[in-house]
Amino acid sequence: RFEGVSMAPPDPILGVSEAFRADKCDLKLNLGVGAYRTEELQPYVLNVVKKAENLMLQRGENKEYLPIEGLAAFNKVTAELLLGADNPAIHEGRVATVQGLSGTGSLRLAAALIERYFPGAKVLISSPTWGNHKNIFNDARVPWSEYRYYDPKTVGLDFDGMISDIKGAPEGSFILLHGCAHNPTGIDPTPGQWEKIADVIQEKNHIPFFDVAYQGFASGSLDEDASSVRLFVARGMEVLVAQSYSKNLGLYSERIGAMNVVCSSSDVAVRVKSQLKRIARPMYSNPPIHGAKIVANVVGDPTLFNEWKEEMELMAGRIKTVRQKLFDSLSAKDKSGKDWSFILKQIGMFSFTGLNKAQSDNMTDKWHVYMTKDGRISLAGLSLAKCEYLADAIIDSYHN
Ligand code: PLP
Ligand code: TYF
Repeated sequence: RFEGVSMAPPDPILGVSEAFRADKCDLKLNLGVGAYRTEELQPYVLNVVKKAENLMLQRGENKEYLPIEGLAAFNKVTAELLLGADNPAIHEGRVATVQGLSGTGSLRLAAALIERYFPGAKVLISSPTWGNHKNIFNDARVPWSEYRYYDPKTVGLDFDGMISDIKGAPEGSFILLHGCAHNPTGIDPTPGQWEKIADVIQEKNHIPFFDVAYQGFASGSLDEDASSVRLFVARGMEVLVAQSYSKNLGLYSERIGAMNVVCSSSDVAVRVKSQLKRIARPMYSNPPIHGAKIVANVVGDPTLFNEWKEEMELMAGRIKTVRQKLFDSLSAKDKSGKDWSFILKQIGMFSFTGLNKAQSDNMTDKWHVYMTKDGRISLAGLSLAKCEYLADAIIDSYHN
């Protein structure tokens, strides 16, 4: 009966890790997946996470089912972390928050809500974007198209193209925006550009849909990284926001995140939340408790919260240091006169190198540097010790 099932293609990001594991060369470097590593290139569990887990053990907490919408204490702190605890939308009860299966699962919930309540509405996603966005909307049967975002000529934002494509979309479209640290380009709009993006979205009655996977990782400040979202909420717009704690708390495999819908009234928020629960129930019934408790403990406790911010600054700081070292190495070694400063301008975990598919293949085949074929490298997986080697690989690949 299963004879007719065809082979699925490997995932463009997770497939890279599989290929990396199979490589026997000592020089190999995995810059594919966006996961933080220490200078020794080892995975890192935050101290605040260990402290929160110890607290949970000491308290002898149980493993009873959570409600469909998740842990109440988590839902409260996650909305506050995103919007600011003093945000009027929270005090007016206009935010419908449900715990989701990290960023991906939260996006998927919202996609199902769009499919059900906005039939035919289109989602506009940036070109390029995180590869899984297309899969998520395809599987939820939500039509999508792309808006211009990255300009290879300037290695920067194609702001005019972006604005004109958002303007050109059918009224009432959903505009998917990366809250900060755009994946894969590392290029974010400036505060002034965000204002103009909000202007056209408002003019066209579109609905902004934020994907916030790196709060605290772009600027090092949780508040600053949420300023794009807060700007739209302050204008009184209805906004969707998916959140993830995979990167900023290093909780990748705990699958902890949230879907927030900022509504026009508390009455609407109650109804929207009821529908999100209805979507979640037959999909996975209720979300896992462990990560939710960790987040609630860390964000809800002033001491742990401050320690978290310090650890996040440490992680973001290490990435900035390797970014600088990579730039220095490339500038010193490359005799072609190429301007490498785009590496310093990009923010977050990634650098979008501009290497094309053939050049990215050369990086892997000849140099054992594993990366996605769109030319993205994860600086979170790079150490200072490996910068010179990586610079050699990039220069060789560029000029071949
Ligand atoms: N959105 C973006 C832009 C991402 O880069 C990621 C992770 O890399 C996610 C969402 C979701 O990740 P997770 O499902 O682990 O929260
Ligand atoms: O590196 C990235 O862009 C992500 C990483 O369930 C990732 O794709 C891996 C697994 C997953 C979600 C995100």
